[in-house]
Amino acid sequence: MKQGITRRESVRMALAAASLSALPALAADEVIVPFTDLPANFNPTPAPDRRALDTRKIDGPYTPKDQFFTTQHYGHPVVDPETFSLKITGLVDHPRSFTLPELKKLRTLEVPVGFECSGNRRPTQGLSGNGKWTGVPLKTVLDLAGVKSQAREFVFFGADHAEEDVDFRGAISKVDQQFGRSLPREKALSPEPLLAWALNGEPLTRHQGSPLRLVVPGWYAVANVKWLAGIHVQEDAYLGKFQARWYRTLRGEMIGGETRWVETAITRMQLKSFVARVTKDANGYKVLGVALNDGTPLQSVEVKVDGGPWQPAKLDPATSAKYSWKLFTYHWTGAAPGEHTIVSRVTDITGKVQPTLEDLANKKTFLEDNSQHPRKVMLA
Ligand SMILES: Nc1nc2c(c(=O)[nH]1)N[C@H]1C(S)=C(S)[C@@H](COP(=O)(O)O)O[C@H]1N2
Ligand SMILES: [Mo]
Repeated sequence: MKQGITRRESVRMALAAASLSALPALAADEVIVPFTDLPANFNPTPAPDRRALDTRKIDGPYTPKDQFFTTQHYGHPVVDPETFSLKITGLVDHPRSFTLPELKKLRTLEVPVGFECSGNRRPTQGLSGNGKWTGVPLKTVLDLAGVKSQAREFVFFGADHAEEDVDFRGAISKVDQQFGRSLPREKALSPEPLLAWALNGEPLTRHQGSPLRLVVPGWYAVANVKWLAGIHVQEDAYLGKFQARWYRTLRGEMIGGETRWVETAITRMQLKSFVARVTKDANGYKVLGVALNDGTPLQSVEVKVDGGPWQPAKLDPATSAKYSWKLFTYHWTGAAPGEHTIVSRVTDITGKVQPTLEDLANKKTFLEDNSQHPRKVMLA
């Protein structure tokens, strides 16, 4: 394998490695300027079985596995990779199982994909991360099973489950429920969703869904079912709790001159950017931030200080892959001592602009908060 690498390729790889580490890492004389919008004792870890990324510590394109955020509804099940198998049932010609070695023998891809929890928001935006995921395209596996023509809905079940109270008009049924999410046929059979067994070149940890998880590039993280145990193919819509009820957004929309209340599912990531940290070195101040979206190419990221004009930020070429999160930097010159507000906004090539909080006033639920996020710093 190594022998096959030409000199030109190895130079290119060395350059790529240099650019991977050069841009966001702290230089020797660079110090972090604390945010004054966070309490001094702010704890970015929300709960014992959760972990948020401390976005002030982002120091490269890929989030290390021990910093990658983790959140889930039913704790972290332990699945033995030795006895693991992925079951495919329902509307397929050949219902069957795949062991991990069988999956690894199929087509293997390594793809940079960044994602955030749909509940990611202020104050730190820590439920976000960027990984290089290794796996087999979902379509490759579904093609082997032979999807029937009437199949409309592909349901992905995790190994995690819990007893839930299911309420029907006030009558409660207790049921043991698996975590489940579905994709429509067009998405499930598109080339992009991946059945992934590795993050940044290492096997998934238990937190990340070992041994196998779904990764749907460009979608909110809830689609990325961890501890994937089975795929059930059906004709009817899947209406499980985390599909039909917990992951919904309610918005007022102007339709035919009146406000209609529209409930939508959590699918593609909304266009977002945020300032992750501000640092100071001999040349002045530097702002580092993150942009995330559904993979639509970006037009620009801009930064505004106090009431000043929007100024262009520079996108990091090491994060240019379609579904990678995008890191950006802005050199802040002429900063006066005192407290300042700094905010970013991203625009995609279709002309869509990241909204302000006021623009989202008609959104009545807290998921999908992609509003511009002003941060405060005090300069000495
Ligand atoms: N099996 C399973 N997969 C799951 C969940 C879960 O509760 N169970 N939670 C989802 C949600 S809401 C999020 S935000 C992501 C978090 O992925 P991470 O822990 O790798 O960051 O996992 C998703 N996949
Ligand atoms: Mo989530």
